[in-house]
Amino acid sequence: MKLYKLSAGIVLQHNYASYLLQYEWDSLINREGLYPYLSEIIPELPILSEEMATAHINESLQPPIGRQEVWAAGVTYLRSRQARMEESADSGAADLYDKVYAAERPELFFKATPHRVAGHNQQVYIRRDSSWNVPEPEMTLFINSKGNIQGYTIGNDMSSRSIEGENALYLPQAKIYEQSAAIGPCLYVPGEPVSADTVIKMSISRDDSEIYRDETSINRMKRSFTELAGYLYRECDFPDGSFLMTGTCLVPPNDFTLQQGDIISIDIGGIGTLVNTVSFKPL
Ligand code: DO4
Ligand code: MG
Repeated sequence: MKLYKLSAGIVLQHNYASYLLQYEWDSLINREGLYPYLSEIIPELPILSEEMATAHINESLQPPIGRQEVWAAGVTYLRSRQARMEESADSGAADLYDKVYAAERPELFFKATPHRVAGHNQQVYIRRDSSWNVPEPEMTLFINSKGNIQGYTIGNDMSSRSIEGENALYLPQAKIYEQSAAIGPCLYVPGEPVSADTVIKMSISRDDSEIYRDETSINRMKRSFTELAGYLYRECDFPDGSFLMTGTCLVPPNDFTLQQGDIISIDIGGIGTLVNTVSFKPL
C-alpha cells in the first residue's frame, strides 16, 4: 500500500481504492508492524473517490517525512565506484572508492535534516559554487526506531561531482545544502520486502527534450538493505525512525551537468515517479 502525506491528513491507497487517514505522520510510520496495522484499520477508514484522492494529492502533497534524519549509503553499485574513481583521479582519492566498494563496512553519510528535503514536484537545488552537478536516483528505505525496514520511497541524492572530485574530504559540501535531497511521492509499505528485480529509471529533460535516460535494477547492488540498515543503527538511535538512501545505480556521462530548469524524473517499479525541477537557491 502507499501512504501520501498531505498538509492535513494522509491518503492511503491500496488495491486501487483510496482512503483518508487522520493520524500523526511520525507516530504512524514508526509503528512496529505497519503493514498489518494498516490492513487491519482499512475497513474502518472513509473511502475517497478517485477524483477526490487525486485532487487532495495534487493540491497538498508533502514529502513523506516528518522528524526523521536522512542518511545515505555510497559506492554500493559498480557504476558509482567507476564514476567516482574517474572524478577523483586528479585528487589522488580514487583508491578510496575502490577500497570502500570492497570493504566489509559500507560508506554511510549524513544527508539531510527534514527542512532540506524536497518532495514530488518541488525544486531541488544545485550549488552556485559547483561546476558539475548530477542527480542520484536511489531506492530509499524507511527504517523504524527498532531498526526494521517498514517502507520504501524514491530518493534523489543531489551531488556536486566537482566538489567531491576536488577533495574527498569535501563530501559533506558536495552532498549537504538546501534542497539537496528529494524523496517521494509516497511511502510504499508492502507486505513483503521489495523484489530484487525492481527497476530504477531516470530521465532528464531540458527545454522539452529528453537529454538523458537510463535504467537498471537493484539486484546489481553489492550490499543488502538489511546490511546497510544494520550498520546505520549500530551506535545511533533514531526515535522517529530514519530514511536511508541506498546508493546510486545510474550516473550520467562525465560531460553531463545539470542546469537550472532541467526536469528530473525518477521511477521505481511499485512505488511511482518522483519529479523535480532544478534551480539555484534564491539569493
Ligand atoms: O562516496 C561518495 C558518495 C557516494 C554516493 O552518494 C553514491 O554512491 O550514491
Ligand atoms: Mg548517492
